[in-house]
Amino acid sequence: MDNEISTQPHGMEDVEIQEWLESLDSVLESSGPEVAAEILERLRAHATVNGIDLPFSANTPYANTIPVRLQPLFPGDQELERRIKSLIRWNALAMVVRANRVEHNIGGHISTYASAATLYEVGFNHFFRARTEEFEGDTVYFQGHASPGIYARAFLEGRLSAQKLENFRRELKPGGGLSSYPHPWLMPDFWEFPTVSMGLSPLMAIYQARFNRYLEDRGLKSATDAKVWTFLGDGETDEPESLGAITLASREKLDNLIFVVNCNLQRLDGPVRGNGQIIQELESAFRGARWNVIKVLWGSEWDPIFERDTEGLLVKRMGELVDGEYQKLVVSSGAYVREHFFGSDPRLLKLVEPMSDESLRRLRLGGHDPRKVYAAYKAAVEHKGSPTVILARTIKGYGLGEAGEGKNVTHQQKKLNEDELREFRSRFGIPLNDEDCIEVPFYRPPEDSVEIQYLRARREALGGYVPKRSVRTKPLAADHDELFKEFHEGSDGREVSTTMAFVGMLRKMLKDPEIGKLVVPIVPDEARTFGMESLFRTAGIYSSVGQKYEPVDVNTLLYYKEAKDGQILEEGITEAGSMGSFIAAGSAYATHGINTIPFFIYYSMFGFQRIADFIWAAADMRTRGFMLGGTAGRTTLSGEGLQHQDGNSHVLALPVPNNKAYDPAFAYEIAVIIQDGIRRMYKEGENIFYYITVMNEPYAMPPMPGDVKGGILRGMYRFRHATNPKSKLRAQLFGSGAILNEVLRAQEILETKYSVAADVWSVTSYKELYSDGIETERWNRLHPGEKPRTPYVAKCLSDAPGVLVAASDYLKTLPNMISKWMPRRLASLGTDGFGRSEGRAALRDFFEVDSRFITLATLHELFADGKIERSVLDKAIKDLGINADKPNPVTS
Ligand SMILES: Cc1ncc(C[n+]2csc(CCOP(=O)(O)OP(=O)(O)O)c2C)c(N)n1
Ligand SMILES: [Mg+2]
Repeated sequence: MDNEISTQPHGMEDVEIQEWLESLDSVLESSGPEVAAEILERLRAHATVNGIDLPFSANTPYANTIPVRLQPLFPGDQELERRIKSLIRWNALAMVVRANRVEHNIGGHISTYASAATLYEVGFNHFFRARTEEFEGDTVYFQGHASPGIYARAFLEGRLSAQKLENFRRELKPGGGLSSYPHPWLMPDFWEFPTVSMGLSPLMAIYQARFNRYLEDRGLKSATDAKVWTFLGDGETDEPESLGAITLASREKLDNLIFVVNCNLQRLDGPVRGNGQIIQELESAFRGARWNVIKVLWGSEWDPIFERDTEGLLVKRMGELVDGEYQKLVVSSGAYVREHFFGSDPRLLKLVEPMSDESLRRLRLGGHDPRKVYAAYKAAVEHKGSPTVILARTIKGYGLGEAGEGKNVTHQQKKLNEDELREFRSRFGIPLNDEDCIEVPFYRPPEDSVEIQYLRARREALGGYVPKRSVRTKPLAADHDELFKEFHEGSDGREVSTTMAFVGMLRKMLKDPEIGKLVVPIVPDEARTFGMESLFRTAGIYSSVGQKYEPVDVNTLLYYKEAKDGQILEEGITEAGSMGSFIAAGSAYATHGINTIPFFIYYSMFGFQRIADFIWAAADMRTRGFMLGGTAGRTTLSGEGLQHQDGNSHVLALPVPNNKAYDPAFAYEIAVIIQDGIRRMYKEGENIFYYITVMNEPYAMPPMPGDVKGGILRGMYRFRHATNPKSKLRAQLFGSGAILNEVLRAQEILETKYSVAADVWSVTSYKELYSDGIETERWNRLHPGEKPRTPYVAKCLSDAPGVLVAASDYLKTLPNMISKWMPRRLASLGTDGFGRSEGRAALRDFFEVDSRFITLATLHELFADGKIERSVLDKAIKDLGINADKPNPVTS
């Protein structure tokens, strides 16, 4: 990174430079910084016009952004706050050390919080406002690895018991414990945002801040100055998601968003940029993205040295060092600092001549100085028009001394020996004697101590405690029967796809008096793909600035309408960002007390496969809503080929415990699933969310065949009985999604050509069937004395005769995983393998899931059971036009 500051350019006389600098100083003094900035801007323009090639740099010098003269007074009791912080440091360390004494290798992190303590404490004492009756509160994304510090504070606040702290990372112990990292699933009254998978929280926070604006612009909540604070590590910024959405934040002028990057220059293995400067790199990225960047690099002890340095030598020197050198320097002795840092220039040495080695050693970094941090936070909350990032320099493992301060191994440090513990105790003034301290007890001063009183008073002034998660929404009232009824009727022979059917439902939901305003449609640039463009006009696309242009298609019925109160979140091509919006909207019931219902519709292949970790975080966060995987199915999406055709997502949805995954075939199935989903999530308050695949193959939607709602929701129901149940040759065929039609065709072929009478089942969710099966097995295992329960699959098939054949547009593993609860052997057809650019018929032939292969599989099962002759099979292969030597789709 460049630090465009040099005091000796091209032989220019010092005195000449001095004159320029002095003139600037005098303008600054007489007319203020705005005028000075304008002059510099004019000079730059003038230079460009005159052919001076000024190199571009998004960097400012390696110095604090806020000069001393603009630094506000620190409003707190600094000494008291230091003592409180020291106690938190101690308890955070104690949690980790104790946990590892009890159970070797239980893990935990000391160094992250040790470096970030001041960054958090200034926030807790002066900035983070809690949610109250009158105010929505700030939201804070805590860096996952700093959790011991956040717990330790809650302990001092009296919110967590010593017993809980004792069981840090041992959550299953009697009385409960504390989860390693922020997990709302595990601690739903405490943590709001799961942050520990690096890179997710910066992106989620950006979309959270934008969603807050969306709620305001749409009149769903009143406008406030609440902030979204996000704490992240400097190493974490290497994750592409961390910086991937920062231009959205500036484009949307999200001045309700503040990033605090803890720049300790280290990650897990070593320095983040040993050979460079991570702070300068981040500054240029954020400034380039038009964020307000505040660097907090040097503590107050440096101020007088800067003041003495009239030639800018110090800033120049600071810009010269790479992070690897800094890492060493900040934990070295004063003599070393004098020799290796100031010693590069006799004039620099002179600047620190009056200072002792000890005072050189005590020169603090900005991120450890509450006054500097306070100044930065204050500037950030007061800043208007763009998001702010604070780049705060700290030392990883601050205060650990020999036990790991600034060392490359510090991230993993969780054990301190007796000397190291005593040293830490003394350094932070913890009132424990030599003997007691090696036991690393938790320490909380008495309730009436000044520390506890102060801490409580500060939190009271800020509205209460953070973090705290609470659910305050009222459940929805209506059952929405009327809304969904029309979709039970079928399409009267008209060919529609399940996507079209869903969009019809969405359109209707948007008009519903109760849920209409709560629906949040989210699309990553695929609305036209899914036939949703009619909603552009009717619901409008959300834009915080309305529409500043006349759209090119304004004369058409379905023009691209952007509006400040637009309802659709058209995110552009970012599934990750869309998921950020989904999470914000789907957790607004807790964050804002608003029951927004997100419908995130996207290309199914680019969901679970691409952004699975965000989905996992959504699940942890108890997000509610509907994800709709569009153009789904390996053979149903024709033409698009290997990267697009999705035969995976229903398998990838399996691990997410609270996700309900459905592969419906018909409009009424979708209607039943969505209606029940709204009931479960928004009326009953269940912490589940839905994944529903919808396809683009048009076919006539049948009416609902009787009351099959229960079966649809549980995962399967008999869609059609065999016409001749008395037949000698019997079969049960299972199909899902668009492949159900292939199964229905196979039923006909089997009946007319081979006298096989088959029932056809619609399997709406293999995942539901599987979950029910394993739960039933578990119950039976744990209750051997009671009447065994029967898995739903087994119940369905108890009186279903004949061979069993399943066909799915997804991997064969889906049907296979429920086969053990079936009464007999199951033959599974599925789409394992890479897709092809082809039409549906060719694809279904290639993957062997069309009606002919289903017919063949059924006949083969009958043959294996000795019910038909080999010759029938041989003839069928010929008659059905099946090439027995075709390539294997799984491996070709
Ligand atoms: C996605 C992801 N990859 C890897 C990790 C493992 N991990 C935990 S902490 C860490 C280093 C963190 O460095 P930094 O972001 O600089 O935070 P610091 O502790 O230095 O504040 C890593 C790699 C993780 N938590 N998430
Ligand atoms: Mg770091």
